Amino acid sequence: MSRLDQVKRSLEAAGQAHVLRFWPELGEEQQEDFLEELLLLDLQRLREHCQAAAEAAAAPPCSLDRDMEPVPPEIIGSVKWSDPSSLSRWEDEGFLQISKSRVAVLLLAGGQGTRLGVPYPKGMFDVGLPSRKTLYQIQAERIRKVQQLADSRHGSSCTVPWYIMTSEFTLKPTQKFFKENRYFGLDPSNIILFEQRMVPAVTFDGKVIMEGKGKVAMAPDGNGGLYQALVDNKVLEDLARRSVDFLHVYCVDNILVKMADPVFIGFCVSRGADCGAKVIAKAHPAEPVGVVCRVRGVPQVVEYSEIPKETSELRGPNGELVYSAGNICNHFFTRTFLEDVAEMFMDQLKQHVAIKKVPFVDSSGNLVKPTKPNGIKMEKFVFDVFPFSKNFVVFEVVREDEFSPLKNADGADSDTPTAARNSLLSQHSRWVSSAGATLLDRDGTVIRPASCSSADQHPAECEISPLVSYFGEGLEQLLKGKRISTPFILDEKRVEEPQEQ
Ligand code: UD2
Repeated sequence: MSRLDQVKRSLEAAGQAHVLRFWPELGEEQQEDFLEELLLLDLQRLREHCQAAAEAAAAPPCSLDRDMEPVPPEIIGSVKWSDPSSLSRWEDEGFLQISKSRVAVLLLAGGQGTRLGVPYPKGMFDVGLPSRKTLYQIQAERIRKVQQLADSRHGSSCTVPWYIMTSEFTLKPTQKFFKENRYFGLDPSNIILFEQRMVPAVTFDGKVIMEGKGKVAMAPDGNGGLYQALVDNKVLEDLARRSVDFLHVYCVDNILVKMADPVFIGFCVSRGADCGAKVIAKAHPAEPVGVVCRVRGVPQVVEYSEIPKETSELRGPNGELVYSAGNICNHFFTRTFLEDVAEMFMDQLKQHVAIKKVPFVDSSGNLVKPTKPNGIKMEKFVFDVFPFSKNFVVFEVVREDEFSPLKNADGADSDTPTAARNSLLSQHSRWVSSAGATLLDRDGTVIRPASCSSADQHPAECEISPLVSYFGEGLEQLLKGKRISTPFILDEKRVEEPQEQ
């Protein structure tokens, strides 16, 4: 039987014969490309996938609120509330593990960035910092610095491998970007790009949506596609080969992300945790972050798109939000835990339904851009493995130091390029002030440290390269007592002679 006949038969068996409706109209090359694409589909499971999507979209939303409770205080560590000696103990532990090359970072970068609306991977975005660094460059430099800091503490020569999960949309441009930028000074053998799976979008009656006459509408299978992708791409074996025991997983768009954060890693390791989540106190009930909580006694995240409004608004006796532990897509896993997930729990991962407007070709072959939602995308979420954890911990960090995500284009109310840029510049201005230096504006007027809050609309143009300071450390010896005119960029080259007035 020819490859085409095989595909035809599988599509018919899955109730999806319409996929080949326009086959005779396609040119030879288009037919070849389309056939290749169809062969990559999991045709065995296509019927199941389409049915499940249609059923899930038709089912009434399942409300978890009666079974939800906040996480108990004994599993929470906090940058704000823990005593300085605990924080420094955790940091020491984290650096020790990093120095032994037992820590890797894993970037979730397979999303389509629809809300930001740029045609390239979000990590390549430049938010307009004085240095014009992209998110990828900032992240790469933080890895280089954290390695250096661990080495200087422990006399080691460590590696923090950087695993990057991409998708069909982001793999090639990311590869090209890294190559063109000479891997931002990292060793390319320690940057491991791999691809997650794609799944077809489906109509409400369970039919695969065609976005072209020879093209199925496909989308990445959600950031929880990570676990399948770790298996597909033999990433777990690679982690074992490198003797990496701890993985710090994070989201591409948080400009303040602390890569391989020694304090968080150290906290999780000291607690013997197999799984952990960083959280921030939610700013307001409708903030688009999941809440870390317990559902029927087990740890879980209830995503912002799934929590009932009334539950998100519940307040405690002092007016505080009951569900305030905001997920920032920043997680800790042991390798052993990930191996267990791959072996035992992969089939139990939940499927989440996203109802979207998916452009499609109609029965006459015309492209239609729907004005109402017409399609279902099924996604898995990275945090849906939390219920399988045997020892789950939560670590609360300070928003203005660690969380400023880039989600929307400028013009939106929040999470824009300008907001991300401002939060980084404000943070760096605070570091410079704490180091005992004085910032001056263009007219030579002193900028008061009090005005360096992350909400500052016009922060001083003060940017510190991650290669100089990972999280504000080491600046006192460089800047104490100095008066510094802005705009000011402190990079490796200027370390010897920071600009002074
Ligand atoms: C994510 C969290 C949310 C909150 C928020 C904070 C999930 C499911 N939700 O929501 O609780 O923490 O971030 O910013 O984690 N990605 C992939 N493959 C995919 C889809 C997404 O790698 O198929 C990546 C994406 O590139 C990004 C991360 O996952 O780095 C989060 O994706 P998002 O921006 O779509 O998630 P969001 O903001 O809805």
